[in-house]
Amino acid sequence: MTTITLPALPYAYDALEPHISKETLEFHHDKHHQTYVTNLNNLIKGTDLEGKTLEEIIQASAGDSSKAGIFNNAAQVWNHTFYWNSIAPNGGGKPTGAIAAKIDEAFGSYEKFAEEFANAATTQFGSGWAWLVADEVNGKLSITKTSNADTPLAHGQVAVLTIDVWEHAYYIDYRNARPKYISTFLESLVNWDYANAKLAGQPAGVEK
Ligand code: MN3
Repeated sequence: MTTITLPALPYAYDALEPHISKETLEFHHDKHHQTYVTNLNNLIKGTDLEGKTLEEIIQASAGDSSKAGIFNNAAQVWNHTFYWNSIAPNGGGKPTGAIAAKIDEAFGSYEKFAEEFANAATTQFGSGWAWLVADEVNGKLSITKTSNADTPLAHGQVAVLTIDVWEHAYYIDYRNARPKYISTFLESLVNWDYANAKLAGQPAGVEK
């Protein structure tokens, strides 16, 4: 029976230094992300969700309180894979390609987008995520934030970019300075190539 597996990081563990350390990536990917994968496989074992894709498991468990544990772990597996691809060595700064025009159209300017994105990530109370998403129907971009494991997949939105603002994402490198981690994400880490690929409708996954 197919099980859910942990995708490898799309770059070396030290590739994001000095912005995100090897130590952070070792804990965040090998411990936190792996734990969600392990928990999910244990929870779906012997159920009708065993053998389904991650996306199918998320859709089947979203909004069902009897499957909250499955949803939380499945969504966290998906969210983290999306996050690893949302950042890259030598990333950050102003976007290029189709996403640049879509951002101007939706927010007025890159600067306005960056301000709104940073604000969403800063004000997400407690653990969660901030996202750039596209409407499933008209493709219009917007910024959203989700608590804990919640994910745009469960809300009819197409994820384009995400930042993990759980403390485990930044505490080793930034301690409590979440705003500094967020500004570094925008200035030095955002993978606009990935955002452009998502905008073009490529499936979410582990591609670079
Ligand atoms: Mn995380």
